[in-house]
Amino acid sequence: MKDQLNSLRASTVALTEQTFDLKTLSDSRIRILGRKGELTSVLRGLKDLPIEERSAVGKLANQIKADLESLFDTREAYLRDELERTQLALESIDITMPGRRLPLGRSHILNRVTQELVDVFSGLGFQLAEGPEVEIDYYNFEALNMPKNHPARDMQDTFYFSENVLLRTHTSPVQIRTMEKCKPPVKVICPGKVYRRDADVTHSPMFMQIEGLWVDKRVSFSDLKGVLTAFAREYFGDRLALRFRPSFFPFTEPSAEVDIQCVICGGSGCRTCSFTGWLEILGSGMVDPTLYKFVNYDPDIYSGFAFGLGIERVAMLKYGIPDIRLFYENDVRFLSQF
Ligand code: 2NM
Repeated sequence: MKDQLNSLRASTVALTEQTFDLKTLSDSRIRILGRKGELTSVLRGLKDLPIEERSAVGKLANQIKADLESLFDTREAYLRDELERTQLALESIDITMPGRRLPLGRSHILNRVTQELVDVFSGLGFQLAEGPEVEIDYYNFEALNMPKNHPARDMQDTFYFSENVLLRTHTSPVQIRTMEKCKPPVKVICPGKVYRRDADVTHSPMFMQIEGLWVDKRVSFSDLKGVLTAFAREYFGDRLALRFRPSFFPFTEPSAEVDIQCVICGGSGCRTCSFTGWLEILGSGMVDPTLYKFVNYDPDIYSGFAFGLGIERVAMLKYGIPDIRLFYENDVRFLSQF
């Protein structure tokens, strides 16, 4: 029986050393030390031993039982430790690795150009004014001296929701609304989206405009020339030449188209300026006194000028972009260049 006990200890030592997972170890512990286990079945023989041997063998049995328990405990602790170590190794991160670079967003090039233009006009004393893109006929046409029979009101040119409600075709209605609300002096710059039924390489059904208005006592055509020259030289370049050509708009009289010296060729002639040396960048004029009666200004006291320019056109000139549709296709390869 002593031999049986000693060999049970020897086999358990071998067994635990070759066990590498906790489940198998726990099964073996039950098989050997459990109530119906191998040790119990050896100890069952104790009662058949001569009485004088029982005490010594019993003591050995207790010793061996304690040894076996300690063998299992030690192995279990070792395996738990090992498990934790491998798990930690799996979960650990190398904090010296370079981080993953996330693609950064940016503001749309048209919004950036808009902001640059607003900044220049802010520097010239203009305040920002904004208004709705869905307008009523009165602000978009009627109060701008474009009565019912005006050609620009045609369904061909304007998006209508109903007879009276439409998508604004310019930002001028914001200026009418501003004058309606505020007594002169009024000096505002109005950027925003506008809509016209038109689509080719230089026209998009949705596009962006920025319009300015300055009304006060004694605002003259010289002020118009001074402000627009200061703007063009600040934005497109020092010492740039400008040209004011007579033109016509329903809401200004007199009106002038403003050209700048070509920013691509400097005026010697190239494809961009159609070999004229000049680029048309904005329309302008003295606010037609007819408009003042819509906003309750006295035309004998007040005068002013207004101007408007297309933001896409400015961006296309500045960056040499050949097709207006590129701005609205949301191709990140295009947009992320700027
Ligand atoms: C242009 C050209 C000339 C203009 C006029 C007004 C208003 F509302 F004050 F009368 N706002 N913008 C104007 C004048 C716009 O764009 C080419």
